[in-house]
Amino acid sequence: MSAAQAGAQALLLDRASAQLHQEDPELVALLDGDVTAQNSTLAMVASASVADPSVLAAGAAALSNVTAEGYPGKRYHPGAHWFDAVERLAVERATALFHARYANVQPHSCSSANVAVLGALLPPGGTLLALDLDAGGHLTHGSAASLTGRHYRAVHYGLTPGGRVDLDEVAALADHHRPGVIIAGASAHPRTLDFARFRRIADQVGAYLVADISHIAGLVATGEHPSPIDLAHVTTTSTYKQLGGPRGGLILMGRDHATPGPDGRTPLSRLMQRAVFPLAQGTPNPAAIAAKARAFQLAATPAFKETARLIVGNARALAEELADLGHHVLAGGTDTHMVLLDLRAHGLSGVVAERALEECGILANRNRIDGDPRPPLVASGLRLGTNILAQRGMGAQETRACARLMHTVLTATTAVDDTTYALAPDVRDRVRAEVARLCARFPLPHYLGDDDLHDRGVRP
Ligand code: DSN
Repeated sequence: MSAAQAGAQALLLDRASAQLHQEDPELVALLDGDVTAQNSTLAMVASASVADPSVLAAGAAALSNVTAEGYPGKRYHPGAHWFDAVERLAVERATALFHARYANVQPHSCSSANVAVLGALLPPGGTLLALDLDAGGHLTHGSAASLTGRHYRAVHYGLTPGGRVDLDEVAALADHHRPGVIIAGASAHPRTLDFARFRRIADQVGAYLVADISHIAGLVATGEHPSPIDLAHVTTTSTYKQLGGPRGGLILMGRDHATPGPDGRTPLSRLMQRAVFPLAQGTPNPAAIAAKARAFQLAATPAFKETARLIVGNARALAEELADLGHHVLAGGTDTHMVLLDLRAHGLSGVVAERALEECGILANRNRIDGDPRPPLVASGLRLGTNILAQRGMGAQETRACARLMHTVLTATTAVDDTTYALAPDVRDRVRAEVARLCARFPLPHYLGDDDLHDRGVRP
């Protein structure tokens, strides 16, 4: 692409922003409010990372106007010349980043990717074996509330008393139920997943192993967590949770890309192509694929690797500090970005803790814990993640300070019942002020902080 064309996109975005600002102040005020909120809150939502502004710019490309079903060189619509090149670039960068042999960058989310992969590997009514939702699994791993729980016969494994994935139970259930697919992956599990053992179990019963690395994709890409790419038959991930990418999904395969599918002859790579389009999706989102390409480029840099290292170190510091302050840290700690708390000893529900923390500028989400007596919207646990703290450049010392701020809020919160609470205004104001100071010291990377905005005449 020539420099002039690259400039055309930048000019278009500049003009578009000015036009939006002028013609739709109502919407702009909402969007500006959100930028300010992101700048000034400590986001510790484990399933979130911050996309570099250049990723957001790629996602806003005019490429979005291209409607083109199919794959590069084999589209069902005209006008996809540049889109083909963008999709090829995204695939090339994804395979390089994960040392994979195959990548499909079209899934709109990891949920879509999981539905597509299961559709390709399991017949309707087939059996899948996955981590139970309440033990930290995901809806699309066969939960009764999901399409995957309705269309397949889902069997679920759980955790050991120490909060680890119970691999002996996985082996016993696999032996008994003979699933067509075993899923290794979690939405709320802080410990290393033993993909090698999962694969041995899958091979013993003739199952396909699917690894869902949505939460740990950044750690896998940088070697901070063992990679499943050559151990699982298929790996799925979202691109926004830890890769700093746009909302979207990704399917990867390593050495099993040419392994036959359930029919005994079609290679898995061909099956996955068909599984996404036309089995599970129609037209891809070209601008989102451009944003994925940019995010994969950034994820391959030394700076991203350094951030991944910080993420893990910060999570350990967070777990240690919270445990020292008397909190019940589940699984005895963490190996990843995630820390799970059982709040029952403090007499707080998950939603009360979440709301009290949010009132003070700290974001962490309620989470059901193994054997939780409360319903999902209330829950008894809290899930924390250090992705964004590390992206802001915070280290262990600042993360320990965040843990102490959380402790201050949680111990000053009195539950009236499971969903309402009282929090002393002086505590709230003190914590808010400290959160604001920390956020100002560690602004979102490459975003304009409140001081910059102020200097440019924008008053957040
Ligand atoms: N899967 C949900 C989570 O883990 O929070 C949303 O991405």
